[in-house]
Amino acid sequence: MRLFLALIPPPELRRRFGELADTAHSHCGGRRVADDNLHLTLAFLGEQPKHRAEELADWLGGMRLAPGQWRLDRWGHFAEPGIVWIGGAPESGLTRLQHSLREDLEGLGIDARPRRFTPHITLLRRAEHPSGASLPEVALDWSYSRAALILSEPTHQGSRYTPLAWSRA
Ligand code: 2AM
Repeated sequence: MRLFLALIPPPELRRRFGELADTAHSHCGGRRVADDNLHLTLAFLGEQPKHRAEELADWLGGMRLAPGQWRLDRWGHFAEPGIVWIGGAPESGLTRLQHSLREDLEGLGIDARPRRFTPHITLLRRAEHPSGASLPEVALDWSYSRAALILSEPTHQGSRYTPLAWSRA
């Protein structure tokens, strides 16, 4: 089972991310991430056996995160896979959260990625012109308090994400 940990935006913020994805797509081309799939990856766990997924669901379900707020105010890209994203300054709470999740996962025997965290929301993949486009200014605030363990499955229409567990409210 292909698993990752993520923050899922509330519906109104997800709608705004979707609008930004449309704008970015008109400038940069590539494949736009579907609204339902917009997320912030905290840790990519890769392929894990079913019993591991159950263990991880119990672990996350018993956890309460320190809530935080993150200001999204910049566009970025990863040139090699043609990813276009929005993000912000690495907010200290978010960085601490990612770090402590990775440490816990290491204790569970999982070497989660990325090691160097650049918090971002991927809007486009395989963009034809990932850089150089003049994209509109962004200023959005994300109040987060829960993380999700997500199952990623390939379909003909792209990846399907299914939350398996949430941290406590
Ligand atoms: P990203 O889009 O936020 O960059 C689910 O597959 C998510 O895990 C993807 O959206 C991607 O995050 C991240 N991911 C996928 N493959 C990865 C890999 N090999 N290393 C690190 N992160 C990966």
